[in-house]
Amino acid sequence: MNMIEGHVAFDPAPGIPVWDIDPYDAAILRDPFPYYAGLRERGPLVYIPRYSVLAAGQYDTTREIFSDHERFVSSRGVGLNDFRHGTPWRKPSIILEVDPPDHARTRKVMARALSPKAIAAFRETFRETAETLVDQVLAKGRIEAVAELAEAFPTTVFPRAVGMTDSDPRRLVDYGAMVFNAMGPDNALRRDAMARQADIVPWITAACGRARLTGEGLGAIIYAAADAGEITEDEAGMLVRSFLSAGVDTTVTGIGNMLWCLSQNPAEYDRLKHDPALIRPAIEEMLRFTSPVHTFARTADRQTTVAGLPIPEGAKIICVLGAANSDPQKWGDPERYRVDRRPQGHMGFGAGIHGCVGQNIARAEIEALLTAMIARVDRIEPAGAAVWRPGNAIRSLDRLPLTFVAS
Ligand code: OVM
Repeated sequence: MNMIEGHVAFDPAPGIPVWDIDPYDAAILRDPFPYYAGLRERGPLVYIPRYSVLAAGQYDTTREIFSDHERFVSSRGVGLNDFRHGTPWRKPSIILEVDPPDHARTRKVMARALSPKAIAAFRETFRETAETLVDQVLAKGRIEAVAELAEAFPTTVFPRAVGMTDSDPRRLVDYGAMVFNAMGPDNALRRDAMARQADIVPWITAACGRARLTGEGLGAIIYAAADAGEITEDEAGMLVRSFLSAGVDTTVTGIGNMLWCLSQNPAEYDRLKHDPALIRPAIEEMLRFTSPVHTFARTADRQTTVAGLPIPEGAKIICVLGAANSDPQKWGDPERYRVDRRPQGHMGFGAGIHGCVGQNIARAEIEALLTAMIARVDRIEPAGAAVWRPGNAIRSLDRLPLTFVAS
């Protein structure tokens, strides 16, 4: 078997366009929109020889693949490695990297912990933390918003929401970088993120144990499910690991991208100030417009077709959510950030049975921050160039210098 990036290499069927591009090239990851357009233009599926994968970027096709967990499985990994043909870098997630029927049991426990009712308990602390942070930022005037807001907010509120007794913001952020960069090829981004594995993984594993969690919060809800016999004690630890894997880098990215959207579109920020009911739609539009998770893969577990094009068993298909979210066939003027768009059906949280289980808490964090901002901040202005940070699965800012002007 000819292996490439941990999966079996295959030749594209006749009729599938071949595109000799590296979607994980740092320059493309920093400015992905020409690549997104190139994918969509070439057709519903494109074969990329460098990694022997198919790529989907048109909205309908991306949605079809993401919604069909029977043909396009997650249990073989949602990155380029096929777990059937090699040992993954960590034990597979029991919610992300699993198919039905096993998926339903763990998903149910996570959905309970992250339900609107459970999340409502955090509203006050989210609000207080947001107000304190925004006041600090206003006192400084000029800030580097990735470190001082985007990282500062989730790394303050999320470990507390989980009930961690001992937090380490740097390790939490860097663990997220490992998890998401591991979904890409064996490139410098993946290797650099993995370089701290020996330091970070044992810390994360220990942090997931019952003994390291308080009797309140998301972790306690998960361990209560173990006490009730719904899941085992080991599974509870694994689900807490999923919080720490998926709950930090994603929201850090969402907040950074949100501040970027509003600083680049001052008229849109102004509209939020005058109509707080636009906060929720503004968050959805940020998710569509910046696609914080830009690419996740699925594996075809049987020979099939999509849009009439043949897909062999074992094929890895990268689903380019960022391309689907900017598809002009689906969205009018997709290259514009508009808080009044209400982008129903965006793929920012994925789709189907694996659609983001943490989306309520993610929205609640961003909403708390924006609510505190519109009450205190008149304008957010760029104070230097925004710099994007290439990532194999996540599109986030590396630096975002901003000036905050008080109301
Ligand atoms: C997990 C996990 C990790 C990364 C992302 C994710 C977006 C889940 O470990 O369960 O969902």
